[in-house]
Amino acid sequence: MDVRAAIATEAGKPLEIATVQLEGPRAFEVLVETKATGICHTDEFTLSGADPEGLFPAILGHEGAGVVVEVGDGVTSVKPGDHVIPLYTPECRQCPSCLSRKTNLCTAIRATQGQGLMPDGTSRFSLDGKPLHHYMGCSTFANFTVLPEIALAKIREDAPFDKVCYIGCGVTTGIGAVINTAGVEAGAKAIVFGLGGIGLNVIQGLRLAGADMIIGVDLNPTKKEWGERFGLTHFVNPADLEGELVPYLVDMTKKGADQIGGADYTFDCTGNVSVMRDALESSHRGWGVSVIIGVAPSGAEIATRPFQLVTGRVWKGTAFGGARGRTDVPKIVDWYMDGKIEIDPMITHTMPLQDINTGFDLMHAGESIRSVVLY
Ligand code: NAD
Ligand code: 022
Ligand code: ZN
Repeated sequence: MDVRAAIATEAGKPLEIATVQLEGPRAFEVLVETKATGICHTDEFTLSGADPEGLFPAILGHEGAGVVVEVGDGVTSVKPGDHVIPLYTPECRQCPSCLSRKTNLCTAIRATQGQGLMPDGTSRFSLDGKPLHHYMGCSTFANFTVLPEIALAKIREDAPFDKVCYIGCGVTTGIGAVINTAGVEAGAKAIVFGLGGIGLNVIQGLRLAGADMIIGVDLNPTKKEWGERFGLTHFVNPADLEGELVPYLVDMTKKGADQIGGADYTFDCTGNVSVMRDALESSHRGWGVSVIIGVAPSGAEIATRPFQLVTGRVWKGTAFGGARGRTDVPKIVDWYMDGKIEIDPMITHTMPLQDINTGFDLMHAGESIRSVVLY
């Protein structure tokens, strides 16, 4: 069938809007009509050419929501008409990783997904008879897409596509990092580095978990107000400080009998390796947990003194907030519908597919929290 798509033709070029061909679903695959998609950093990372694993030409996009149109042979968990969110981290419930209960990184279709292909090793998208690559198993920058059944979370039908698409990446990553990866408890003190589309969701996750002190760190002064909107209790702009950031943060967290200081939990939402170090070192001696969420440039390395870890700090990382998509995403949609979490104010811009490159420009300029393409 003919579908409308934004094609990443080659590294560093704007997306090209065109009509492309999409084949129907094969066994264990599902055709989905995309209703909305967010624009996220990793789309830009790939489009820019900075991602060494990026493939071209491709249909990017991994933060979508839509409706099932047709299912292939053997599909049992969704049917035409179901509302779904595509999952760049699938959940097969059968591979050793899923069965371990220790990770959300399902390995069932990992190899082909990384090669921009469906699990049978072929692409459903083509242009003039030449295949186009899929992206993160989702390719939501097209008004129809084909996904493996295990990469779809079925969600309630009263949830608005233009908002819950954000649960396909940013919301789940931020909230999941707090709940699944860090395991934050009520009364905790936390520091969030980078108050963008991910950091703001970490903040609302911390509020949900009942954290007492939520310190936000950002170089952009406009982020103070943004953070406070979602539960931030203190804001620090490193550019405004006379001295060093880490001792300043450690001092802020000192209270009563505890004169050691440091946060119980810290989160890097910048992707900057020196921020990652500051995040670890501003966590509490003996028990501080620091979670890396930001994706660093290819080849980057992190550093700290081993003493930091020997004295009990823990460095962790998270993909998709540790969420098991088919199980956890529908619950997060419920939290949104029940008013436990907010999404609407973070979607600062919307646009038709035709104007998708504007969404990338807004992200570059730091003017948007999230842009959403509406089909
Ligand atoms: P964003 O650009 O919206 O926000 C980043 C924020 O960090 C901005 O407010 C910026 O001002 C601030 N910042 C930059 N450098 C800083 C510094 N040195 N000190 C303090 N603040 C600084 O980006 P986002 O959408 O929030 O994404 C953040 C990161 O999370 C990206 O690297 C993205 O790729 C990553 N991410 C990871 C996952 C995962 O599963 N691990 C999922 C989604 C996104
Ligand atoms: C999403 N991300 C950043 C912004 N939006 C993002 C990028 C990468 C990962 C998670 C989120 C990620 C962490 C660990 C992995 N990935 C490897 C998973 C594995 O090997 O099992 C990752 C994922 C998908 C892809 C590449 C890397 C892909 O489909 N190309 C989850
Ligand atoms: Zn993303």
